[in-house]
Parts: sequence; C-alpha cells; structure tokens
Amino acid sequence: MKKYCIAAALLLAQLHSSAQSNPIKDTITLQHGAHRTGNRTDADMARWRSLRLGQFIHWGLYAIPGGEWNGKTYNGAAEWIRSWKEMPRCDYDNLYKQFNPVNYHPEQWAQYAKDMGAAYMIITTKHHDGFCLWPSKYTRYTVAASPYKKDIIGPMVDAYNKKGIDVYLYFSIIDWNHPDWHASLKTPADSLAYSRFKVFVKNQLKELLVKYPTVKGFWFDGTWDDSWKNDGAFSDELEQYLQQLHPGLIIGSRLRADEKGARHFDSNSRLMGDYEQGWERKLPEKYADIHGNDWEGVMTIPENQWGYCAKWTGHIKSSDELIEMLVKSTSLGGNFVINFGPKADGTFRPEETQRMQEIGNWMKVNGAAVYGGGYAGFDKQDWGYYIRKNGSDSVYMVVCNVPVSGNLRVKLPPRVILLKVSPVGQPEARITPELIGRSEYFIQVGNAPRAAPFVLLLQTGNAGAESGGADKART
Ligand code: JFZ
Repeated sequence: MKKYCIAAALLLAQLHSSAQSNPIKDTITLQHGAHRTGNRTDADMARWRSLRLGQFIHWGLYAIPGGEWNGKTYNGAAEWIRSWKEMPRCDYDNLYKQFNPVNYHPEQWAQYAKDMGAAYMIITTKHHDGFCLWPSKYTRYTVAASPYKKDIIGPMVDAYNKKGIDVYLYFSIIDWNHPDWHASLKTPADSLAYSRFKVFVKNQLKELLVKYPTVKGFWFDGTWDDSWKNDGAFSDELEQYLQQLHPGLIIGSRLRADEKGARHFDSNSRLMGDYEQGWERKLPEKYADIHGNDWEGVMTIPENQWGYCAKWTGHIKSSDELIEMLVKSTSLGGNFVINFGPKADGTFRPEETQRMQEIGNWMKVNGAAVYGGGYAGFDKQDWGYYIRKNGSDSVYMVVCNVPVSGNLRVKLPPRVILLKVSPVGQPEARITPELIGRSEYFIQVGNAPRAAPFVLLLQTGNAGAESGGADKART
C-alpha cells in the first residue's frame, strides 16, 4: 500500500513540476496569447517579487466631491461619481477648475509610505474620468488647466525614489473625457474614432515613460470593455512596444486580451503579462489558487472605496487585519498593496495616516519576514503563516492566532528538521522546540494575550542519511 502511495505521490509531483514549466498543452493556436511560460526570471522582476508591500494612491478630481453632490450621498465607489445620475456630467467635467491641492507635499507623501514600510507605490496618473495628473501634451484635460497648474507626477516620482520606493503608474484605458473613446464599437464611425483613441493611448504611455524614466511599470485598468478586449492584437503590440521602449518594464495581466477576447489568461489558460493582476479586494485562499504565477493583490481599507470618500461606511479594516492580509499574501508568494485616497487639498485623512503608522511600527520589528519572503512549502497550520526567506533554509512563522494550549504545531516535510527557533530580530535568544513526532514539533509560547501578530524564525536543515535510514526501518 505504502509503495503505491509513494508512487502516486511521485507521479503527482512530476505532473506538478511539468505543469509549472509547461502549464497546459495548448489546444488553440494563438498569435496574441501568452508569449512566455512560467514567471519572468530577470532582475527587475526579482526585485518586484521581493518588495511585497505596496501603497496604492487613487487621486483625482473625484476627491473634490468625495462621494457627495448637492447634499446627496453616492453609494458607489467615490471615483465613479461621474457615472451617477445625480451628478450632472458638466458639473463633473468642470471640477478641474477647482483642483488646487495647496497642501500637496510629495516628500510628506513619500515619508508616510516609507513609514508604513511600502517598498513600491502605484499612482493614478489618469482614472476613468480622463483627467491627467501630468501635463500631457495630447489633451487639454490635465492638471495644467487647473488652478494648481503644476505637474503632480514628476515631483511624486522624485520624492518616492529618493526614499528608495519604486513607482508604478496606474493608467485607465477607459477615458470618459475623450470624444473618441467608446465602450463598444457599433458603427464604422465608432471604429474609426477608436482607432484614433488607440493612437492617443499609445502616445500618452510613451510620454509617461519619457517624462518619468525611473518608473518600473504600468498598472493598467478599465480594459474590460468590448472595444478593448476585441482587439487582442493591439494590446499585444502595445505591451511589446512599451517593453521595448523601457526594458524591464513590468505590466500585469490586466492590460491584455488574446484574439478571442480572453483576458488575463489566454484561451489556453496561460497567464498574459508579468503577474496575475486580478486579485482585487480578495486574496487567494491557498497556494494552489495561484498556479505558480507571480501575483499581486490590491486592497481598500473600507469595503469598496478607492478615491477619497468623505463618509466611510461599513466595515473599516484595522491595521492588524491589513497586516494579516499582507502576511498571508507573502506566504502565498504575492505582493500586497494597500489603497489610500487623499483629499482634494493633498492631505490624508487620519484613519489612513494612523494605519500607515501602525503597519509601519509592526514592519519595523517584523519586516524581515515580509521583504524577500515567499511560499515555504510547509503544511499550513491554524496559528498563522509560514514565510520562506529568499528560497533559503530560514522560515518565519507569523503567528496570528495562539491556541489555548499555547503550543504551536510545526509539521515539517519528511527529512527536514528544526535546527533553531528564535524570536524575530533576536538571533541569540533560543526557544527550545518539543519534538512530538517525526518532523513534528510543538513550540511553546504560552497563551498570554498579545496585541499584534508576532514572528518566530526557524532554521531548518536536512535530517541526513542516518535519519533517512531510520525512517525506512520504521516502515
Ligand atoms: C477598477 C476601477 O473601476 C476602480 O475605480 C479602481 O480603480 C480599481 C482599482 O479598479 O475596479 C475594478 C476592476 C476590476 C475588478 C473590480 C473592480 N475585478 O476584477 O474584480
């Protein structure tokens, strides 16, 4: 029986590893599907993979109404208020005449991000409303036409870069302001207009890369409309064009469609783009859910508000909840990005600064478990998450739920043993684990209440031939 089990396990492992290198036998010949098998292996992508914690910023004209107009409250996401029947289009389209963020201090923004421990940030250069936070020469609907006049993006890129934080540019393909943009193409005139619109998009993207050459990638959005997804050739060529212009550029799966209109994953179920970009306000549950792909999750603090919304309602995530989500993402080999929606004047609401501070305080002590961390390959336990450091023998345990017994179960794969256990940041301090079975231990931490998740560092090693022999003798 045992023999069959081992044979079956080996077969499964083999299938698994071949699934990684050659995911699925392609059934459809595609010209504009995925062009790579497996994750990118270059240094730029390795860096992205090590960053783990990001800061997302949604900022634009929608911050002025902040989810309210004429004394009425919009129930949707505040950055979508232009599509609300209670908000006259012309009122929205004139908001730019009021955009004057006199308290916008990019150094302060970058400091908040640094304090939180964010290693990268994503800024909305242009959301669905079409208003550009940089002075684009391809449209008049930009910050240059506002009372503020100045470029928002350039000083932001510089300020964040100075603090060692990588910058990514959010860019919406939906552009409610542009006369040539259409969600679907119903007439030849629509098609003609949309082909002009695609040139406009390409020009704006090139402009961004030329103006801000240190940016590391684009975060595309608004690519779900028929007009976009029915032209897989264009999204494919655009992606290649941008990556040739800017070697190393990172682009998630949300940009692309294949020639059959499949998005994120092509019609052969292969990921398009550099990482899976569909994890939005939800996270994968288990490692199998990510199919070995690089991925990133983006999360709002309230339920579904990205831009500034004066009245937050519903459940507001606490710092501890966000920390747990960050740790869970890291343990599943992904990046976690927390969104902030600054006010129209350029300041952050206190709920947001508080969370940046609190998460940062935790990261100062425990960040070593997050940066450069990834999937550990151990059986998940109820107390929290394992995180393997840079593919090494060091594995962090981030403990979120201590059982009433105060004993944390550690079950290692066969032949792996525990050499050392210490609290994070205190390599001299030792905790002696209790061996309770083959490759199975208790780490006794007591059950006194704790204010936040805490981290232990495990050094693991190989049991060696001796114990291997002993194992065999026991079967
Ligand atoms: C989009 C935007 O419409 C929204 O305003 C915000 O910018 C967000 C980051 O992106 O909203 C989406 C996009 C995709 C999904 C959900 C909301 N999705 O895939 O579930």
